[in-house]
Amino acid sequence: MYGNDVIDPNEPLNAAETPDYDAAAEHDDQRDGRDAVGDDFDALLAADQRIEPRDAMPDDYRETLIRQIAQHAHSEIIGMQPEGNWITRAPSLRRKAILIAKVQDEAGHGLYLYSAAETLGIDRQELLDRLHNGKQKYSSIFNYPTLTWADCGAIGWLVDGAAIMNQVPLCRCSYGPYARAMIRVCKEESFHQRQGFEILWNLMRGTESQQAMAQDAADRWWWPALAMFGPPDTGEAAKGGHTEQSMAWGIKRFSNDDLRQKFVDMTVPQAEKLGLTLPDPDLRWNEERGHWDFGEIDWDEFWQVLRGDGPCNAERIEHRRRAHDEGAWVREAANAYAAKQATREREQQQKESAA
Ligand code: FAQ
Repeated sequence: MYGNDVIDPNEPLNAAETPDYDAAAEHDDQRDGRDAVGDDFDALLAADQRIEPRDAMPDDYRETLIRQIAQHAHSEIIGMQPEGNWITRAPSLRRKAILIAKVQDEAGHGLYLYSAAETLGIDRQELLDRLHNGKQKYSSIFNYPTLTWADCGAIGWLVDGAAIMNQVPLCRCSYGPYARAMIRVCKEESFHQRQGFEILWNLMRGTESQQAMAQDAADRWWWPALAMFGPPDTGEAAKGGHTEQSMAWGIKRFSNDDLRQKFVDMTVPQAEKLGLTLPDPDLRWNEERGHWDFGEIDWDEFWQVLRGDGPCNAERIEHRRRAHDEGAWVREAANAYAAKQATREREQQQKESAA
């Protein structure tokens, strides 16, 4: 596993390496009680059984899942851009091979997630249209630029680390296809997070300017990574949010603030190991709470990015639309090939049944 040569491999570096993940993955097998429960939505939820595409479900539950899974899928494919920017400039062949594999994994995650969303009765093209015309969001984090090679390290360590913290509980989401996709996605993200940690580890053991580059990347990615978990659970910013309902439906298992705290608690000791200073003067261990206290997130900046006004929003969507248009011939060719194969198979079957 990447990063094993720089830190004790038995020490969990992200949430997919903790017993929480193992418990969630195990939960995947616990779908055998449904005969006793029946297929009533509320009864299935109460018994902590999975809702499957064939089950009746309230319209709002379906819409919430389409919104969240689509936002997640869009984040994976837009999330290919910041690091994709460094593939041609990665500092060695090893780094280039690793980065290509990572970016390709993100594409794969997008595909699992679009497939999971399609089981809710929505067409993939419709989801992409909603991304391209701004009706659906993607994660705020991907609207920040990757200015140096160290940013690839910071994305792996912090952005993948935050994504995994959020996604391990989604392995226990009440909707089966989403939960099952998450089990695999989290395992793959775990490699990504270790490779980011290893990039920073090596830079921090390099020259003074390499250390400064790593510190600058940590300074720029820390706060946006904390904001990734979404608006706070309480106060004005929580109004109109989805957490309460999504938790009642077993889609979300923890609130945004709880996951953010878990992430801070896991990451601060890692920053110390790396030798990086996190850019928060209020960061201190609170003995009474048993958690790290941290400073105020700039929620104005978060909402500004969500409104489309972040450093790279326009560039990301423009690039995405262009890639989609330029890929039209590939989709047409794949459809033509599939149609030809289907015709051949049908003709073969007709021949066999006539014989
Ligand atoms: N960015 O009430 P809540 C990755 C919106 S994958 C943009 O808390 P909810 C892998 C939210 O949609 C990263 N918008 O909403 C990778 C809602 O607006 P709406 C993506 C955000 O849904 C790594 C409003 O604010 N992961 O990184 C954000 O219950 C490296 C109110 O918020 C997922 O999508 C945000 N950060 O909770 C790839 C995980 N936060 O829709 C490449 C699945 C909130 O009403 C490289 N999603 N909003 O217009 C979730 O867990 C949830 O949807 C949350 C938000 C936690 C993101």
